[in-house]
Amino acid sequence: MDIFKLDRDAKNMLKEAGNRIRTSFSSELSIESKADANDLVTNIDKEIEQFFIRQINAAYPSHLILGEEGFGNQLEHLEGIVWMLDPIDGTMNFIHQKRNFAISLGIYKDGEGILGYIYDVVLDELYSAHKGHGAFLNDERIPFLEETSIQEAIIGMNASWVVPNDHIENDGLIQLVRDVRGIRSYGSAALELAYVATGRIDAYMSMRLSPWDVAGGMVIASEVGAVATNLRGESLKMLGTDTFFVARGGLHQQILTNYIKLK
Ligand code: 2AM
Ligand code: CA
Repeated sequence: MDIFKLDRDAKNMLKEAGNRIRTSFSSELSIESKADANDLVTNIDKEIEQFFIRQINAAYPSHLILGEEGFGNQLEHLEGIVWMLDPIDGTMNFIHQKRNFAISLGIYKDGEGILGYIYDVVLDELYSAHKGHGAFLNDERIPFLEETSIQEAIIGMNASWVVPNDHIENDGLIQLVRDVRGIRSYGSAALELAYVATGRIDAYMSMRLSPWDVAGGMVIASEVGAVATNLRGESLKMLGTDTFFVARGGLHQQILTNYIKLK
């Protein structure tokens, strides 16, 4: 398999999908909710996933597709080449803000990430990585991340985890909020991973993410030395939902040890 061609083809698909999303801004959205009232999907999420599936099936008929909207394959294993796609990560932002969302795509071989992409469609910023070849923001190489201290760190985290909740002991997170320099919440796991990779924030956590939210970003983050696991410090299940935690080296272990206690 020519991975450089695969990379070029994936980037072309992302750019074309981005054009389609930008064009959609002038037409009216059809919005539905999924698992709960705030879990949203639009006709554009579905159309973009279907666009990728048509392109992938035509160019790479033996590859499998794990897509958030369910038009791809129902996977029970990760053998072979699997494209993990979230056509719009940050759908609530897409609907309410028309910004702060991204296309998230990871290409995995036998369960290991080989290519990763996060495309900020509105800013035309493509974060990409080829395992072992570094990470890029458009054509600029993203520098390796230096270590930082808790006191100087900015953490990406949703406020809902700091109030009492079913997933995590919130007193640890209250202390974390007190100890760090700042907290940010962007509402797109893929973009928050891109921001960790580029050093705009120093860590990001979530209590519940799916493989397509993080598959691309994990390849990018790992190329610049960030560490991504679940909140128990274990490698992530890439089939099914899991907790998620990514941070610069050093900070990752400090936060897990001193602030995180899952229920
Ligand atoms: P989405 O926009 O593709 O649904 C919001 O904080 C982040 O968490 C987004 O990346 C969002 O992805 C993701 N997310 C929201 N609800 C989720 C759920 N029920 N399961 C998994 N991921 C979710
Ligand atoms: Ca989505």
